Order: sequence, then structure tokens, then C-alpha cells
Amino acid sequence: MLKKTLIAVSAIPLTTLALTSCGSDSAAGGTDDDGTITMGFAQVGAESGWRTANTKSIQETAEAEGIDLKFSDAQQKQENQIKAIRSYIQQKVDIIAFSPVVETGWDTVLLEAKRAGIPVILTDRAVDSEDTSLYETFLGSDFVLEGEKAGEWLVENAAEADVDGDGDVNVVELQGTTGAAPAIDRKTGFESAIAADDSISIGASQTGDFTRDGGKKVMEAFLKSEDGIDVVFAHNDDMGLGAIEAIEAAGLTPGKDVKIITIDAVKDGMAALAEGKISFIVECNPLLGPQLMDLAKKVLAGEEVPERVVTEETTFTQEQAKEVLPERQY
Ligand code: GYE
Repeated sequence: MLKKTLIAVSAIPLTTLALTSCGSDSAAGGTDDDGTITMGFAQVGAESGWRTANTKSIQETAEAEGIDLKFSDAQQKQENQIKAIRSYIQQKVDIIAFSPVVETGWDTVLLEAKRAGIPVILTDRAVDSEDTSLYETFLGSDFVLEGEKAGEWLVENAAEADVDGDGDVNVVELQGTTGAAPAIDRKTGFESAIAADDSISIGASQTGDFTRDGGKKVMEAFLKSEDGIDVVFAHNDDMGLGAIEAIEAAGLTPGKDVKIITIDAVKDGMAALAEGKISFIVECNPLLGPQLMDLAKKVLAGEEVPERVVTEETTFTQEQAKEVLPERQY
């Protein structure tokens, strides 16, 4: 059994949530008398394979390290995450960690945590706030770099990616959740890399909210509205997998009639890459549990932690996907 508290944030009033405090009279921001760390974790949702792997990593690491994890799923809604963070403050958890669904609008609740003496760690996604004293550190990927890697591959493979041979590479972009750090930064990185080749341009760009269904619906619309689509750049595997369904339903062959580039490298994405339906994947590592728990322990022990901890990541071609797929954990 995992030691976690699942909170249906929107359904339970805060007064109920406040009943399950961590049971310590000590000031917030330290550990309990017996040394047990209580962490409140406000997750984004369960929108993608990446997110599922991320949640599992956090829950399993907390369990293995004896950290009492209170976990909530915000169903991709900022208001739910804010409610969850407030409930953790009321419960006087030792430390709060969260993956902000969007970048802006956090200052008020983070100030409440700060005033309550509860340290906050950002994990996976960043906030856009001028006051960096509102959190201890940010652990996660360099999303701009991920977008750049996707764009650089396209520049290197532009001739092959011009599938209709008209001399122009027409890209459609499936963006992540509007206002989310990975959506903003991956777009920025991709655009800056493709600027190196005038033949490549983005003909249409819309959000698919990081979900398979969202990717499928937006791709269906693009196939009707856009002429001569050569390439899909999807901000995550799930939207790319949704796009594959739409492309196949339109009687086209993904990988041949339309090239697909995605980010994440979860198992389903890697399987589609090995099959040649996706052409290139930039890795984004979801296994943040061990580093997160390590940072939490250090913060609570009063040790210095770096302001930013960047995850190491690679990229995969079809051949590389075939090699690593059998051992892929997630
Ligand atoms: O790429 C996507 C998920 O924030 C890095 O969120 C994460 C992104 C990931 O929904 O699949």
C-alpha cells in the first residue's frame, strides 16, 4: 500500500481536509517529532503517459523513503491546485511540492505558504513570478532546449521532411496547455531553431492540451483547413499519438505522407517511433521522484540547494527507439 492521501480537491471542503494534519505541534517547515517528513504534492492531473510515470515515480519514492505523501490531482485546473496547496498549508505539512499547470497566478498562495513557514519546491513546470523567494528550488527539464532539439532535427532533415516535394516544409503545431511552461518554452525553442531554414514554416498552431484526444481533434481540423501538411510538431507524445489516429482516419500514412516530431519518449510514443509512424522524439524525463525527495530532505535539514536543477535528457531516432524499447520502464 502506498502511503498517500488521495484528495478529491473539488469535492471535499477545506474544513474536512484540515482534520488530517500531520499531527505535530512543532512549527511548520520542519519535520515531525519522530523525524517523518510530511509532503503535500499538488499534481497537475493525469493528462498524459508522462504524467502517469511522473506520479508513479513520486509516490514510489516517497513510499520507499518513508516520506508521508499527501497527493492531489488537480485535473489540469489551476483553481484545484490552489485549493490543494491551501489545504496543505492548513494541515501544516512540512513541505509542499507542486507542478504548476500554468506559469502565472501563483504569488498569493505561495505567499501564504511562505508566511506559514512552509517551504515550497517547484517540480517539472516553472512559475512566472518576479519573487523567487516564494520557492526554494525548481527541479525539471529545460523545455526551450527540448523545442530547439526538435527544430534542429527538422532543419537537418528538411529535404526528407518536404514530403510533397514543393520546396517548402509546412509544419502544423500541436501546442501543450495554453499558458503552461512546457507549451510556451517548447514553442519558443522550436521557432528559434527552424529560423535557420527559410523553407520551414509553421502554417497552423493550436493547443491540444497535452492529451491524446485533444491532439486527435486538432489534427482532424488541421487536415481539413490546411493544404500540404508535411510535418506535425506535437509538444508531447500523447498529442502526436492522437494525430496519428486522425492522419490514418484521413487515409494517409503517418511517417510517409506526414512526418511527426514529438517530445517525452514514453513507451507508447517510442513504440510508434520504432514502427516509423513518429519520425523523431526528444526525451523529457518524468522520473523526478528521487531528486525531489532528496531536495526536500536537504531543504528541511537547512542545507543549501541550487536554485535550479535541470534534468538530463537525450533524443531518439527510429533505430535508437528500437534498441531501447524493450527496456523502457514507462
Ligand atoms: O511533456 C506532457 C505533460 O510538464 C513536462 O506535461 C510536462 C509535460 C509533458 O502533460 O506530456
